[in-house]
Amino acid sequence: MAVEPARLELLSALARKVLWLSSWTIHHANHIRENTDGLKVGGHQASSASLATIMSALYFSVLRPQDRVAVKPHASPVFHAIQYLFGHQTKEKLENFRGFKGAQSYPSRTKDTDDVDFSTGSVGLGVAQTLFASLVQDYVKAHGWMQDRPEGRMIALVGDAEMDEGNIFEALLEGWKQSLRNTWWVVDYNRQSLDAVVREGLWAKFESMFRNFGWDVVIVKYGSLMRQAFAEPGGEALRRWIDHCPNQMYAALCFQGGAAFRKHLQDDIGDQGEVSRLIDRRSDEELLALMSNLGGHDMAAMIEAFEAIDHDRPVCFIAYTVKGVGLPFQGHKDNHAGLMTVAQMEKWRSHQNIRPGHEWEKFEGLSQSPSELEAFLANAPFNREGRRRLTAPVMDVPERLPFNQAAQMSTQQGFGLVLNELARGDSELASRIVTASPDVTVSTNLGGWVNRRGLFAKAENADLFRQEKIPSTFNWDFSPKGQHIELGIAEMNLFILMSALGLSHAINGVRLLPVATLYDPFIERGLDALNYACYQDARFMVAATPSGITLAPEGGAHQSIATPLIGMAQDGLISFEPAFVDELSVIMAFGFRHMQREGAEGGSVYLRLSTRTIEQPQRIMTGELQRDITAGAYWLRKPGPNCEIVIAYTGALAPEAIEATGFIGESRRDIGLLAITSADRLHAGWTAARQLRRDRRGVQHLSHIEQLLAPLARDCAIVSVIDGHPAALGWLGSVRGHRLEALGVEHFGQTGTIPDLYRHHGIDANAIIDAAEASTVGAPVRHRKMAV
Ligand SMILES: Cc1ncc(C[n+]2csc(CCOP(=O)(O)OP(=O)(O)O)c2C)c(N)n1
Ligand SMILES: [Mg+2]
Repeated sequence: MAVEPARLELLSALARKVLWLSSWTIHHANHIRENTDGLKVGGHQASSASLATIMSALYFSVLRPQDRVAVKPHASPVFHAIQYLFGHQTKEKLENFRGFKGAQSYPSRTKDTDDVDFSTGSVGLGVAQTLFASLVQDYVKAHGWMQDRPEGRMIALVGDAEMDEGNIFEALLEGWKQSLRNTWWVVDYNRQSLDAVVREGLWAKFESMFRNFGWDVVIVKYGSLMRQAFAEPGGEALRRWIDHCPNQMYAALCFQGGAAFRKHLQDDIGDQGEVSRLIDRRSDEELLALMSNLGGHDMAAMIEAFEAIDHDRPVCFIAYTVKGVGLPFQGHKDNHAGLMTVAQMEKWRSHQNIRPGHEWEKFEGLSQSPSELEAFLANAPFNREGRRRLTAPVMDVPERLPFNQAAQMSTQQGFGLVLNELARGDSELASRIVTASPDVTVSTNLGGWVNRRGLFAKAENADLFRQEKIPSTFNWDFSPKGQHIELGIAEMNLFILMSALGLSHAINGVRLLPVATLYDPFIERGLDALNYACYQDARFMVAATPSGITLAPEGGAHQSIATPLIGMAQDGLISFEPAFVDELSVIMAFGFRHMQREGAEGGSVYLRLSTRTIEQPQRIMTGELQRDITAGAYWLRKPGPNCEIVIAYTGALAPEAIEATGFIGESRRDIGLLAITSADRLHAGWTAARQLRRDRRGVQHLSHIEQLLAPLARDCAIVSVIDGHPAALGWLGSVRGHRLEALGVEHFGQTGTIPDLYRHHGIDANAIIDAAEASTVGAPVRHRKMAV
């Protein structure tokens, strides 16, 4: 349906303004702001120009408040310019683009203040985020929590080279399995990446691939000027020429201008009478305007394409564009980091009737009256409800979560038991838990939970094995009420799903408490997506199990060494590695609370768990012990006044540490055994306390680890031991200046029994004893553990 001319004119004027403001933002950052050394903007100007029309069409006309958008990273100046016109972004932040506390280089949910739905930056992730956000909306709807809220469309503005990222394809497959709806991906088909021009015919690969996954594909190739020209005599020949022109050539001609186009057209098709006249009727300037009038730069073409969609099937729009359109370096293959010179900007400014000093004025140089434009913006459907960030109440969480205690257990088993107890009850907390696992549901002990709570699917699908009465431990029934999302093996999908589930309170106004399980080594496979989820402040819990070399017979490929350091270093994620299940139950309860705390007070939770069955302590969980466990450590054996040696252990090595303490205790009576449940929390607390003391001189706040180590004499030594990289605990010696020997794993392991591997890597009881002996004076330790 044709767009009314008056509306089209307004929208086109606004799109021109958006291009100007976004370019001016970049120009200002580079040429006007003081002290901009090192701030030179790369990859924004050309890349933004590509999307100015498409994004203006969306934000000023097509989007509804419930729609959510992931904007291609380098189009952030366009996004900020649109929000500026809406009145949601300040001039100061734009002037300070890419500067400290200014508008962010890439749209950021947490750092930008102008209503970013999904952060982007690492290409490919924001795209997949929209797909999973749509699945989460379906989940919320199927559970009856949408109330009257209309369904939103999840929209990604995608760079064509961004489509190289494999995680997009992984997501597509998952979307197909889960009957994806309400998702639009708009590919900015400018046929340029950062370095070069993309391969010929890429659009055809995209088209067949998307169709293959059940998407509709809409190709928006020609703008209205082109369509009008094609209708003229000779127009068909022109269309054929455009269709066959190689990407590189088209880009080069866009850069060179109208005269170059004319020459090429004449050489190729110029002797064909009608088409020659078609070309001759146009000046160089008009010819360039015609040839760069690809669909993505044509307001009417884009609005028509978007408004023609009257269904909820996923749609991929392939919009042809010219990278840097309208700017002096349009189409140049090196334009990714292209910047306009002061002289070029000056020329463009006067061409647009913008007076010097009035560059930031919203409607400067436009022919429409400001009141008309203001009214149009105020009435834009997207803007109807103001800011669109939602909130949801906090779910109550008990101090610790019950489980069925056994004398011997592993933390992985304990994790399953805690969830199983939750599944048996009818708490609101349990109703908001959503689990997901990349094809390791059963092997990470989620089976009990899934048996009780069922798998999620939009349509019922009963477990055929059960119907046929074939004995099976697991009940694999799917229903819209199910609370477990079964994923394929792709760990990237797991973490992007966590990112989407973990933002449901802000996106859908419905709080979910997502819990993911996977094998610990495969954290690294999904790490960028995990980092992305944390970066945009999604809230979730990851149970990673089995871990370390303790999974011994599983072999070197599955042994994780670096993950304790990832757990410590990853911002937005607190990590724990408990040894005993009573600790885990306290940590999980704490975790569900932490996931619901606002801002920097809260975050996501990573539990590094183990399959090793170990003897469980029979003890009363006091409030004090509970606080110590969540703060990161407690004395399992308290050091006395003459303590010479402390053994500090983490996780599954508890039995080795306890055993070694016993042997050492035969010759050194005063020995401390420090149980570390979270190196991350301890370290973070220590750093924060030092910062506090620096900031507020006179304040004597001591962190948890400082308090724990305070009674030790200076010459007391520490031996730390972890099934992971030794650096995770190696810093403990610096807290109060104690000598420390850090034991851990530094090389890929090999298959073997636990005793084989602990001995091989020097983290068994004897290695701990040896280290303790070497760190202390006094008589040698009399006994060692016998080889088994
Ligand atoms: C994961 C990741 N790798 C590399 C980059 C660096 N990078 C930023 S933009 C870009 C090229 C993007 O090309 P395209 O998606 O076609 O966007 P265009 O600039 O053409 O609009 C690259 C390689 C990145 N941001 N993220
Ligand atoms: Mg591109």
